[in-house]
Amino acid sequence: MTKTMSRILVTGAAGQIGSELTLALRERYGSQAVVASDMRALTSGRLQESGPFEMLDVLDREGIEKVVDRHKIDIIYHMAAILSAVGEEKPQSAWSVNIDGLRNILEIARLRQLKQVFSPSSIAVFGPETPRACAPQETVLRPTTIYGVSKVAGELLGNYYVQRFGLDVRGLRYPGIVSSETAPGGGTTDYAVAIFYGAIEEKRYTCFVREDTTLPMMYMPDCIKATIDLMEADPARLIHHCDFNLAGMSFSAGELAGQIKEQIPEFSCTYAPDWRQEIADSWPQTIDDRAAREEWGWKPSYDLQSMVSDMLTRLRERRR
Ligand code: AKB
Repeated sequence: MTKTMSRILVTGAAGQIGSELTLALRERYGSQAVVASDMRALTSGRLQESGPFEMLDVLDREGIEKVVDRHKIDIIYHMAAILSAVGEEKPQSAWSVNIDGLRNILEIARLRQLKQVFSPSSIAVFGPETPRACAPQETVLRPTTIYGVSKVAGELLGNYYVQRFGLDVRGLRYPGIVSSETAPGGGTTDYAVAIFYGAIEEKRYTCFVREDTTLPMMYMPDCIKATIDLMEADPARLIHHCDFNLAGMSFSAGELAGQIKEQIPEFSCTYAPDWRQEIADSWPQTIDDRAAREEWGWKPSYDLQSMVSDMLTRLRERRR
């Protein structure tokens, strides 16, 4: 891929990952080369001021076509999605946004022979029958959420476009993402972000999963790095395409609370598991990401301690 020549569209640019990814892509490829799009107006000043924005619904195929043609887009990072918890409240919308939306993007990319599409997947592709420790790259994929079902279908669809049409589609199975800029919206792993706001603002937090709930997680700088590294990876080295396992760290809700307490001794966390506990229990605790390491050199930089310390510093700075 020629770094300077590509014109990039990011869907879901107002979301948790989309917002930081757009800024990172603008930094790397130039602000005018990256078009942010979302069905909501942007709330972040930096995102608004740093480059072009288009209001776009991923279910509006004609609308996407117009934006792709007007901006001469050749790479799409398709970040718009409905996550696991909201998906259970609105299963029909989850299916249409996650699958019909992806199909629109893939078809537009195929017919216009775009260079690349990034289509994120998730640890939600796994289910209760997947080994909970070190979930393998190739394993049973029988998720019990509509989000997980749509992500399995999305991986398969992406891989189909690679094999059948030669379209360069790539994707990662994101773990829960912890970040300080934009709050996550409607995921099961959202407690791992909300706990920081509780700790800083009220010195307490009521967590909606059990203390011993352990899930794979990742800090946003690692998530952005993994996404861009995969998209820039030499295609000749890739055996997998849309379904890379990706690990950063794994910790229990109690371990996260304990790490925050080291820096905010007055902080107390209580646990009131709700219906999202069942979703969390259906996902593995740790992930085997050897394929990502071998095929494109993946290596995370943050562990629990360094992530907590960076999060608290950033959130405190923002409050000043
Ligand atoms: C969610 O909790 O739904 C997401 C995910 C793991 O994909 N954060």
